Amino acid sequence: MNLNEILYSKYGKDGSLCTNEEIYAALLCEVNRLAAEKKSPESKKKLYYVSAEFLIGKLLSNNLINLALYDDVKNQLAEMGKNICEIEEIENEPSLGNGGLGRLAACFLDSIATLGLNGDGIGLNYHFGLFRQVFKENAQTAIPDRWLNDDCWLNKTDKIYPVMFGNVVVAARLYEINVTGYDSTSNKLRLFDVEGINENLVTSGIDFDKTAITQNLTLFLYPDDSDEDGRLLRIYQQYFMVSAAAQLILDECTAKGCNLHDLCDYAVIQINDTHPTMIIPELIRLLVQRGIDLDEAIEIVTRTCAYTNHTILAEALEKWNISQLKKVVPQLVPIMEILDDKVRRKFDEPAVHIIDKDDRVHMAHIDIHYSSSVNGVAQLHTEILKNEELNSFYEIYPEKFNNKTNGITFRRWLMHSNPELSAFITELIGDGWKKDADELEKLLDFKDNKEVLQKLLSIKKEKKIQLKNYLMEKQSLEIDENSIYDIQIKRLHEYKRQQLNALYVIHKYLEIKAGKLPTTPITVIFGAKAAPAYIIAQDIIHLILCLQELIAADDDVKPYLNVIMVENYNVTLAEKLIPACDISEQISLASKEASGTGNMKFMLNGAVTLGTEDGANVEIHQLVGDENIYIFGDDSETVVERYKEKSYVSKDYYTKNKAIKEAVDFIIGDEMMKLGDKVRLERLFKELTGKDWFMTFPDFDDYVETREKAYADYENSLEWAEKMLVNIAKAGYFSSDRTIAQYNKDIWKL
Ligand code: 26V
Repeated sequence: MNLNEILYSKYGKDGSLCTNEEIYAALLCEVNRLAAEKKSPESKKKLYYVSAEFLIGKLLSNNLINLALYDDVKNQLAEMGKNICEIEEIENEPSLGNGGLGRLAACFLDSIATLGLNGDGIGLNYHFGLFRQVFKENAQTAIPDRWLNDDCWLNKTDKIYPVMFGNVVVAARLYEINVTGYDSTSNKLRLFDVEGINENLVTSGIDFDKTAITQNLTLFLYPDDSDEDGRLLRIYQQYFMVSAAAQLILDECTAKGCNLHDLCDYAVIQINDTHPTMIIPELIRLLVQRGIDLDEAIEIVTRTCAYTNHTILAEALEKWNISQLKKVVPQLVPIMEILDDKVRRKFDEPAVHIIDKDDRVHMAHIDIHYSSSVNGVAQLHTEILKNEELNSFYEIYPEKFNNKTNGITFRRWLMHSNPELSAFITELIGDGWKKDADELEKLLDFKDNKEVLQKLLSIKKEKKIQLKNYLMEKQSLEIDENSIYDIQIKRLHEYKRQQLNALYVIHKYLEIKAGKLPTTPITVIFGAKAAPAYIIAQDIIHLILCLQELIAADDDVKPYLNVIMVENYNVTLAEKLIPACDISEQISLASKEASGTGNMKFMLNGAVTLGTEDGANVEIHQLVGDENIYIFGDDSETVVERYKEKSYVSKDYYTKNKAIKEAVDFIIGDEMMKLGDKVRLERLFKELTGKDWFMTFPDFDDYVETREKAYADYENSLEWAEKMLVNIAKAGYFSSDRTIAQYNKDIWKL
């Protein structure tokens, strides 16, 4: 690529005279063209990965890397006196996801294309995304995150499908984003949008008219569903997505010669959690409409669909009332009733029925009965599904259940986010690891090599300084590069237990006040968005922000402990935070985190995990061994048992454990009350002492002790570097290339 030539022909001036915006726009145009020219994989059978979320992150650098143009463009820019990072800054991050589920889908698209598999993503084009988080008076506020502009990667197509809501028709227009594989073929992310979308419906903050469904369906991801209009809107959105998807899939298959009886030879549909579940009854409806007998249509769809479960949290397992479904998708209700009826004829056990006694439709139950594969996302998670949560289903369909431990793309999470470490790894073991991540194990040969270990430490330091500068520039946050960076970044949820981390911070604050000083200063970094209607999650953010303010103003404590919460945590921030991290906080209540994928990204970048035996932490532990991870807390069996017995009383721990009592009392103590909101702090105090549903207190002592052990070990830098090296070397297993190869071998068979 000759960038100067491109810029000259576009703007009539030399690159050095162009603005960053002009350069970005020209690069986008050129890279988009090159990506579109890439060959698409061809095969009779094609994968459709249907998901409400695709948290793809910025695409410029990712595409440049995958097209093998990154270094060239970077050098050409440097010759013009430009830094590629400044050009990257121009791009808006697409706001098309919420958390791990959406980011996983994005990593999968990268690996599917990289492995040369024929597979597209299908989802929705949310104009305002999830929401943009802004902190005001130590609390989260939400505003629209408008990411779309003229210079974005979305390509408009002329395909439009009608989506019927009873008698109301809404037109679904297809947009596409090219997905380039690393040194490979390219696929597409296909996003449907409402033709008559009206952005002006949004009034203040993220409020909008939830009933204007011909104009609002693709405004926001997960609009607030605390009222009935909001809940109905979720169903409208889901059906909009899957009806358009089903029509697209059938069109493409018939164009390839499929006679619909043989649909499963042409398509496999991976249903990403329950949001796309209605694609099952919708496909059945469309097949019947096209002349196929109902029973056969059900068979065909069952053979074509596969379902991934991403959570065991009851509140996240979607159930819609028949009455709601009748309002939104009346044409699907008779089909759902038939699907339920077929189940009831075979199985008496109410636990496996689709429609329960309160007339609620359990979406996951549709998926399990009428898909050919049901997978969990980490070993422990799949075992819990089989033996606990979905045990009744497992007894019926043992052959359907399988595990696919999550993975991450090393292109974005190492090559792009940490070019310094990538280059060093390549210097040591060659660049075979970029295509075969298992080759990272070769790094183990350098375990005792002091020079290598020193270099790892110096790269970490460099990334810490980069993060320090970035946070100062973007968010006016000050951190000390000579401190330990201890980071917890993930959606805010009580089961993930940011509150446990905050209690540790209070504990440490009190210790420092009492004169017990840490050897190396500690920087505790949080990043998290909380669902706007999730009150306790908002309260936890409030607590953290108040602690941040309190400590920053305390000259006794400030030199030793710093707490910051980054604003609007997203993929772009994750790319800066993860490479700089020393200690990766993965402290969910055992059994509750299905997998986690941040844990894998941190490990790959040489952070050491401080975590519970939960999700993929279990597999990280198995791979790196006891020496190279800090595990604490009750295991999942203990936790599951405690829930069954209903034996946990948080008050008992609060009254008996002095350290817990001191930390928890601090939440409503004078210092905090002066800074914070009385209602929020008292509500949080009450929640912890009266309920603590996610059992932070039983793990508290072990957490504190284990965290102290990690900090103490950090003092021996060479030994610490050895742990870093082992973590990097063992991270190969968590490449999403491995995960996708397994999906293809066991489920998709492309
Ligand atoms: C459910 C709901 C229901 C209420 C409306 C908003 C909403 C949004 C998302 C969900 C599904 C949550 C499932 C989820 O995100 N699971 C995460 O999936 C990751 C990828 O497999 C995994 O690493 C995380 O452990 C898991 O929490």
